[in-house]
Amino acid sequence: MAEAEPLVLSQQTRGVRTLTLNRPLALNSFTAALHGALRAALDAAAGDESVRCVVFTGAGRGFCAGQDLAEAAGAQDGSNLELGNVLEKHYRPLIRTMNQFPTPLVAAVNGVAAGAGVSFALACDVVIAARSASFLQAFAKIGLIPDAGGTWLLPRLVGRGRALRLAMLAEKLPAPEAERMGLIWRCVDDDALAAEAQATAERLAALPTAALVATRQAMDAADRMSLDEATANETRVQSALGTAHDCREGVAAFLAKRAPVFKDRG
Ligand code: T3D
Repeated sequence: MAEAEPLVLSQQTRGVRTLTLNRPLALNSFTAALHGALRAALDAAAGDESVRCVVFTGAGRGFCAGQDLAEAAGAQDGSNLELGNVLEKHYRPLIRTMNQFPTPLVAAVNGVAAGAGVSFALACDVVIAARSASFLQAFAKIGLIPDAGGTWLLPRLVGRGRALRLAMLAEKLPAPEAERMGLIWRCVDDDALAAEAQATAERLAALPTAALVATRQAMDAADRMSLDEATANETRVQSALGTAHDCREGVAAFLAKRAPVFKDRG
């Protein structure tokens, strides 16, 4: 049955576009329709020069429960799920889009994140969670491996041992513990989450967007490089940034003892 409400709510305050997954009754789990709405919302945000940071959050008590298992099972009567197609069609493009997104991304995790919902949050540059939120690598419970970037993101964030423990035991990880182990940036009181995410996003929005995006890309790329290759890449990226508006503006503002006004995007 088609859902009447928009599946992604979009709202902008100053340079911050907030996208809210809006399937609260199913804990904002991903259907093909939700993927489509999110893709459209991301394309719109990427194409709008006034957007300098994007915040993702969920409507209701959950953040995102990963793949909608009813839809996945319904399509294939639950006996032979063709998961590869779903991943290729929806999740890989989503994670690639986020990884290449021209502005910083913030996850405001308002409640439980499970399965690909965790990967979706961790694909953001900064993850802030409500103290009552939790993170569940639900995959092992249904005979799957972490996907939507989970096998790449998890060990990089918390190390192999913790990543394997989280993925294999598939137990809910409370947000305060997620903060302690470095899975997320921080957790805050539930009623402070929206304001904290907005404030963080506004700080990011005022910074040199192109340099922030290049930082994400250089750090991710460095993971596959030797130290010498990484420093060569830094030289290449820095050479390009050094001739761009934002670097000239940053240096001029520093010397003139005034606040810089950045405008380059990634
Ligand atoms: O094609 C592919 O599948 C490939 C991609 C795979 C990527 C994946 O994400 S695989 C992992 C999928 N996600 C899960 O396995 C998580 C399933 N959900 C849960 O384990 C629990 O719901 C939670 C731990 C997240 C939350 O538990 P709780 O007790 O707070 O809530 P609940 O009662 O279980 O859920 C509330 C409602 O949301 C409920 O509906 P109802 O009974 O009130 O009508 C429940 O069925 C629905 N819901 C929650 N998660 C999903 C879901 N419906 C569909 N799909 C879900 N993933």
